[in-house]
Order: sequence, then structure tokens, then C-alpha cells
Amino acid sequence: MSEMKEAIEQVLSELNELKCSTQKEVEQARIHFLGKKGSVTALFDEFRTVAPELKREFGQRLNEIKKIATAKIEEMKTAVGETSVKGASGEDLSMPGDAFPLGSRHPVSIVRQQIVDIFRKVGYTVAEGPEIEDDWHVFEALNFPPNHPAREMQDTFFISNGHLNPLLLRTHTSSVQVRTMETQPLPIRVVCPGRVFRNEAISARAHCIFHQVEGLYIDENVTFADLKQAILMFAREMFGPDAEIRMRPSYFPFTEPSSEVDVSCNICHGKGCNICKGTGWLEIMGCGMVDPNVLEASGIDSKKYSGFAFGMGVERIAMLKWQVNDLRHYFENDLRFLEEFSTATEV
Ligand code: 2NM
Repeated sequence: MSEMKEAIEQVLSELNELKCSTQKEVEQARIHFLGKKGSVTALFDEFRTVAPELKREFGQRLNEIKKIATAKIEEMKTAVGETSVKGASGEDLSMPGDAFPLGSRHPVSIVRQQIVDIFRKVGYTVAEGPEIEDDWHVFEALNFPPNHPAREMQDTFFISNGHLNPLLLRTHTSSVQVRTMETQPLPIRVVCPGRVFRNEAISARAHCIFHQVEGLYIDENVTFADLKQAILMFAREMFGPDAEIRMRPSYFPFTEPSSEVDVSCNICHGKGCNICKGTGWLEIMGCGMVDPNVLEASGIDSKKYSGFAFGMGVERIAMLKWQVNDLRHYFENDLRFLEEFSTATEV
């Protein structure tokens, strides 16, 4: 029976030295000791040949060994983390998954949201409308004369022609503001973000699709001073508290007077750089007092009410913010460009 004793000692010392660092090793150890052909199982097989008078002693010893082996395996399982869940082909379903790379917001989307949020904070609501519009909402109601060049085929994408009120792709989101004036009660404070379409040759500075945010404020006694203050507020929220604005006279069919707005260059702070072409100023938007003809066309009494409106290109604001030098970057979806904005934390 000395062989049996030796075998027992051998198994005990192996159990003593057992160390596992993975689930797989624990399972291999379990098979090694307690599996059908395991060493502990083998001792029980051998037990059958033990002389009757020794059965009691060996029996107790073997039961002890089995207990020790089982406890040791359990201990190892806990030590390496017993959370494994096996899939159909044995893979560990509890393993953490591969990190899925998150995309980032498109710069146009980030800036459009920023612009809208600046005006929402001071009480403007957001309105959206159709991209396919009719002549009335894009031109007629906005005081465009019948022969205005913007109405020509080469500037506007027409969908149906030859009607009194043809369908076309909107060239500005002012059409949404016309719809707001036609349907909403006064006073009106609204911003209209959206995609607009112009039949232009694509270049670094022009694209046939771009994004606008336009704003409209109508109430009794709204003045140009209110317009100026609203735009100064916007410029400082967007470009920082030191931003200054200046207004240059301009012309739009839907506003009178009309103005172009520049913001002080946030790159060189007026010293002159190639972004502001040495002028210290960057053009950011157009604006003006809504022409009484526009109010009347939407059924608003221009004797009682007045208002201001403004419009800006989202791509242009984003270009100034991030010094993007070519509009086409916004539409090419080159990941090397888009990933530049993955750390732009602004909503
Ligand atoms: C601009 C510039 C100036 C404008 C006018 C209107 C409306 F509908 F009230 F007449 N909406 N937007 C406007 C005025 C837009 O964009 C450069």
C-alpha cells in the first residue's frame, strides 16, 4: 500500500503548489484533479484494490483529498474572477467588448446648434420649414421684384416651371419666417436654421448647398437700436466678450434699411492677419429692418408693428471660428477633417 500512500502524497503536494491565473487554467486544473481521468479520481479507482482492513483509513483520507481539491479549485475560480459566461463555441461572454470608436458632431452641426442656443437663451423659438418651397414664400412675399436676378434659372434650382407659383429649392430660410408671420400670433421672436440651395459653381468660397440661421423679431416699437443690441449680444456670445461689431449699409429686397455686419477679428484682435485680410474685421451676417411691404404681404399691420431680421451662413461662422479655409471640406466627409472636431465639446 506504500504506492497508494505515495500517490496520495504526490496529489497533495501538487494541490499545494497549484496556482492558476486564468479561467482556462482553473478549468484545466479541475480536469487534471477531478476529471474522469483526473488524479484524484484515479485514487478512488485504486481504492477498490485496498485491503479491507485498510479501507476505513484510506477511505477517510481520500474523501479529505477530494474535499481539499474541490476547495482549492473553488478558491482559484474566485481568485481569477468567476464571472465567465460561456458562449456556444466556448468563448467568454463576460469579457469586456472592444471599445467602439464614437464619431463626433459635424462642425456645421455644432455651430448651428450654438447659434440657435444663443438666441433661445434670450427668448427666441426655433422654426423649421420645407426645403422645397414655392415662389411666394421664397421671393414674392419677401418683396423681390418680378425681374430680380435671384429668380433667374442660373441662381435658383427650380423643380417645376411655367406656373404662377413654381416650386423651387429655397435659396434662404426667410421662407420659414414668412410662414411664421402668416400663421403665428404677434409678437414674433424666431430663429430659422436650415439647409438652403443656390445654383452656384462650387469653389473654396461658394457651394450650391449650405446652411443658414435667420432670425426675426416683430413687435410694436422695434427699432434699429434693438437690432444692433441683439447682434452685439450674439457676436459676444459667439466670439467672446471682447468682440466688437460694426455695421455697413447694404441692400436686401426684404429689409430697409439693410446692413452688413462685421465682427472684430478674433485672430489678430485688429492688428491685421490673413484671415481678416489685414482689415481687423470679419463679415458675419446681413440684417435690417423688415420692409413694411414684407409685413403687409404676410398680413401684419406695418403701421402698428415693426421688426428686424438677420441672416448668417453657418459654414462661414464655423470657418471663422476654426479657420477653415475651404468650404468644400464641410461636404467631403473626409475623416481627417471631421476628426479635428472630435474634441469640440460645445453641444
Ligand atoms: C438676411 C439679411 C437681412 C431676413 C429677412 C427676413 C424676413 F423674412 F423677415 F423678411 N428674414 N431674414 C434677412 C434680412 C436675412 O440674410 C443675409
